[in-house]
Amino acid sequence: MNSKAKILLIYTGGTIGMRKDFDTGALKAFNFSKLLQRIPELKQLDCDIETISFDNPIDSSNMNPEEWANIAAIIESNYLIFDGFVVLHGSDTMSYSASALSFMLENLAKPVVFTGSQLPIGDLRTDAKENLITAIQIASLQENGLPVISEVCLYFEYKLYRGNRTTKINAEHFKAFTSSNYPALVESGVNLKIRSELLLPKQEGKELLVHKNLDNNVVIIKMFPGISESVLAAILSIHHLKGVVLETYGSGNAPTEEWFIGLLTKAIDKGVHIINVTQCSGGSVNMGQYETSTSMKEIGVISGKDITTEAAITKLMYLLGENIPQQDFKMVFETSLRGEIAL
Ligand code: ASN
Repeated sequence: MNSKAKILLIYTGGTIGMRKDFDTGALKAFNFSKLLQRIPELKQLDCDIETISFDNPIDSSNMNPEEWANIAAIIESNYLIFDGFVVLHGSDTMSYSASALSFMLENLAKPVVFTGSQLPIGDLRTDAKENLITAIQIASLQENGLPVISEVCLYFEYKLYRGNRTTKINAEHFKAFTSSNYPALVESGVNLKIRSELLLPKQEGKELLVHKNLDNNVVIIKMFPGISESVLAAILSIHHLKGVVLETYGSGNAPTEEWFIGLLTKAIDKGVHIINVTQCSGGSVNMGQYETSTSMKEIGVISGKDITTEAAITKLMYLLGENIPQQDFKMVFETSLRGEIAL
């Protein structure tokens, strides 16, 4: 007989655990112990749940690499004790955090499921209960004594996605996230429909490696018609800048003007890594398909292929923190490390 799965619930903050500040009318995070009192349903789940909370829960707009390292450290120190982890997190930056954690936790063999809600758990119409309960159920799934899911995921509004494939797309709808370039891993209806063929392969016999050293000397530049030479030059000359996620048009296209390619070339020659991602919500960069991307390919711009901006910026911070040799950086970035880009 299988023993009950042990799940660690990690509360970082977010709307799920907020309530109105009566002085200002704004939503603020509140003490986690009260959160659990509001969900007696958790006792009915067929798993053992323990909880741990950030000392000062945050709105996820205050998330940063230091807080990611805190989440990673909690998972690391509890890794052998628990079968799965559910991270309660604000939805605003949840896709960045799920992406970051996917890179920080190498050889992950257990589920780490991010979830949260659009309405506080105490609200009559809250989406928090379904999200939380199903996220815990999914994290508890076991087969032959092993977790069914062994990657960093995001559960919201009846769907479990690979975390580093997601983007927040709506500030109001309960369906707040999408994963345009990779299908949902699990759909929750009357039953949980698990798409096993989409899951990352199991990491058996490998030790969990936790990487907490992220380098934030990076920037995201979104192209727009009319971007000026002086603006781009100023950004690319930032002291200590090591990496740029360049959000280009369509399949990775940008102006062919000499000053533009000239500035990128100068930055690359200085050792700055430039990643080409599309500002479209779906599809892939394909440098060389149009004349408007050929020069970027020639000067050594890195292809982000079908990666999201959230995964690109966190992968960049992670790889910079790992001190990958300059000559290998492009090849490593263009390789799928945690299922974040097409093979
Ligand atoms: N501002 C909130 C946060 O990201 C939004 C939410 O959780 N729905 O913390």
